[in-house]
Amino acid sequence: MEGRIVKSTGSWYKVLTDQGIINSRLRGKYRLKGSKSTNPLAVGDYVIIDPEDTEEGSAVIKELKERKNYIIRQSPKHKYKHHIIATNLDQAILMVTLSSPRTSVGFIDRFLVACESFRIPAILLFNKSDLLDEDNLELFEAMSHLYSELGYPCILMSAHDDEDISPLYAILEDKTTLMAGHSGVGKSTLLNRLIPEADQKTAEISDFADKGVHTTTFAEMFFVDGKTSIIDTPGIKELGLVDMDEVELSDYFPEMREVRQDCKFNNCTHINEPGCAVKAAIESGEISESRYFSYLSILEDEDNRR
Ligand SMILES: Nc1nc2c(ncn2[C@@H]2O[C@H](COP(=O)(O)OP(=O)(O)O)[C@@H](O)[C@H]2O)c(=O)[nH]1
Ligand SMILES: [Mg+2]
Ligand SMILES: [Zn+2]
Repeated sequence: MEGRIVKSTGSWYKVLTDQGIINSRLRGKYRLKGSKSTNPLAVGDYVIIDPEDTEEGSAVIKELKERKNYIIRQSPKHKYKHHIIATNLDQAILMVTLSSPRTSVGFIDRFLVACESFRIPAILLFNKSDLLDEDNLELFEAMSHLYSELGYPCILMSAHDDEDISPLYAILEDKTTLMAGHSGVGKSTLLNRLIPEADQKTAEISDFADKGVHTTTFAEMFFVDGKTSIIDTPGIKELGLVDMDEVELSDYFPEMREVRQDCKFNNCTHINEPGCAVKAAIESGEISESRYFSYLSILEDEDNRR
């Protein structure tokens, strides 16, 4: 029987099949050859399962189907390993806010670079539009201009407003969408509006329920309809990057990718090499300084990691 993993809690996986959700597990030690990941299977994976205990309705996972793509984060426990957050994604939505709290540009750029490295189209959802003053609105206009030119659609909305939410269905339709963003930006609020059965705790409730209790949270897939799903990633702060060398990083900035073949040296890192086309594009205003600043900051972090 074929199915898709919609939730994983370590050794058990909830697999959605034609016959509903079946609790499944891996038999024995299952390792992906040469894998550097701490988890062999993740939310979004298509698998073949074999019903095991018909009374309990459990099954054994026999086979993992080939993945279209995946996203990872660095394992908190093992420096050289990573954890697969989700797989087989059609797009990623990063929910950000310009006020209460303000999402940093550095964080946005890091997320976009990760999406580029995994070849996943990304959309920026600016939430809490109701809280924006004139300065914040100007900031939105500037950011929206910058990021949509780079190929990342920008949407301004309030998760409290049904009129803002209904256009989102068309964006999500028939796709698997990863939803990410800092805690407090409104992800659970939106998810509950889109899918009332999701029944996600929002800030006020979870603050109360989790008082003094450290809860680990896992990625989970929710369905808007049979073919439309959203993967919520509570507690996941940052995506990791694929293994790359420093020369590759500029490939994950679309505006740098476009000009970097004009650099004098083909291994140019665009820091202070002579004849650098990227630096020339920054000077002429073609490439934004804030994006270049993010580039340098990611480069430095990756250097330190190595
Ligand atoms: N003013 C305003 N508050 C919002 C909006 N969306 C969510 N919130 C509030 O922001 C807080 C955090 O929302 P929550 O959905 O828990 O954020 P999450 O951590 O990303 O899941 C809650 O108090 C929500 O009611 C919005 O569009 N406008
Ligand atoms: Mg939440
Ligand atoms: Zn260069």
